[in-house]
Amino acid sequence: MTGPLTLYYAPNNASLCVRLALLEMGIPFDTVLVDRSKAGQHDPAYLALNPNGLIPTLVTPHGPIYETAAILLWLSEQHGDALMPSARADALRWLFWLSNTLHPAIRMNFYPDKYIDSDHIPALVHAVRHQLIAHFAHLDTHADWLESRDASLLSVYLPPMIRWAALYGDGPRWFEIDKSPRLAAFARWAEQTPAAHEASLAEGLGPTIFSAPQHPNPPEGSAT
Ligand SMILES: N[C@@H](CCC(=O)N[C@@H](CS)C(=O)NCC(=O)O)C(=O)O
Repeated sequence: MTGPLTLYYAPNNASLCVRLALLEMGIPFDTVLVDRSKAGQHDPAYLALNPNGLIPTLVTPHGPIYETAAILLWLSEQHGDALMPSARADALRWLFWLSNTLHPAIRMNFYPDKYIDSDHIPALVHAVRHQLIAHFAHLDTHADWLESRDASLLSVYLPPMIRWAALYGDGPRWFEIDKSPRLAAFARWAEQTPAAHEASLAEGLGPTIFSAPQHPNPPEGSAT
């Protein structure tokens, strides 16, 4: 691959997963802020890159790519499978699970109004949090890759979702990472990587960005 990569991002959005991947692989990239305070993800110019109106999009010499998992997989493939664990089939199975099961549930907790009318939001949020707790327990029990301390597609995708689960949703605190010891150890490792430090500085994420996150205070843009 030749030519520049440009990450369309907003702080603390799913673009964080892609930023972590680029930093882990040491790939140079430019960033363009999508201004969420002005619903920049729905601007015609952005929709021309990503007709779903979702963040992230990575503009590449091969054209724009969107969908977080697709971007991560493409980037890794372009760089000699740099982020692909040696147990490839297992890694793909988990990558798709993160993308089609965990990530949508995180979205439903954060954006229930995009899924259901206002009268039914409390019921949806209640159900989806129950589901998320089960998903995190499932990871803690079955995801043996949580023991790995090598950067991978999975290690850049999961930790931001742990962060969002801890940060988002009003009312009583519902997600307690310490109930999932392997997940907690993994989050503590992931937030100590140089890539996580650099991403935290770029997006104003603060310390302990995955294991005990604080709301972002970004140098530019807004998370929502
Ligand atoms: N399936 C998409 C989901 C991305 C996503 O949910 N992005 C959020 C930010 S974290 C977004 O763009 N939200 C704006 C909106 O829904 O209008 C992916 O994997 O890239």
